[in-house]
Amino acid sequence: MEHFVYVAFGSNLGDRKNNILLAIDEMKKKSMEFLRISTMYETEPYGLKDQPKFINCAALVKTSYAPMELMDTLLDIEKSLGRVRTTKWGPRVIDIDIIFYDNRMINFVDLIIPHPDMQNREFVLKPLADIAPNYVHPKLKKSVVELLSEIEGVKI
Ligand code: PH2
Ligand code: MG
Ligand code: MG
Repeated sequence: MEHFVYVAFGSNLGDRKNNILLAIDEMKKKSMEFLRISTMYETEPYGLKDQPKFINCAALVKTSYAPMELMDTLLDIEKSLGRVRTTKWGPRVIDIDIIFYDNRMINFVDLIIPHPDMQNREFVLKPLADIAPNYVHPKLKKSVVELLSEIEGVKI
């Protein structure tokens, strides 16, 4: 079965853009097909503010992986690119998060989809608005552009 998945990339250590490109290459090797890729944005750190700026982007991927398999595969790719987990929300070589998986809502202990904080994150919504402005959040029932417009300080 084919599934359509929106993923978000982030990097704030090393060659940030290249780290994201390398992650995309690794995902392609694992037979994920990229249908759309957003612009890369430089963003201020969210949450833990005392760390380098990020590069963020989003993509639409076609895959046959089930949600948990997909998450495990993405975590393996993060590790293979040198990610070491230290502090929560701390600096990282690469982060690959599943934002939406088809239209599904998934609540496993270690995997929640849609990403539970995406509606508060301009660095996720802005790239996503490039490639999926009208995608409707299955739980919040609002489109990506609507969610983006609701974040304080963001005007569309
Ligand atoms: N990721 C985080 C925490 N803060 N800030 C920005 N700008 N971009 C990120 O990707 C990011 C963050 C945890 O996943
Ligand atoms: Mg993340
Ligand atoms: Mg992550």
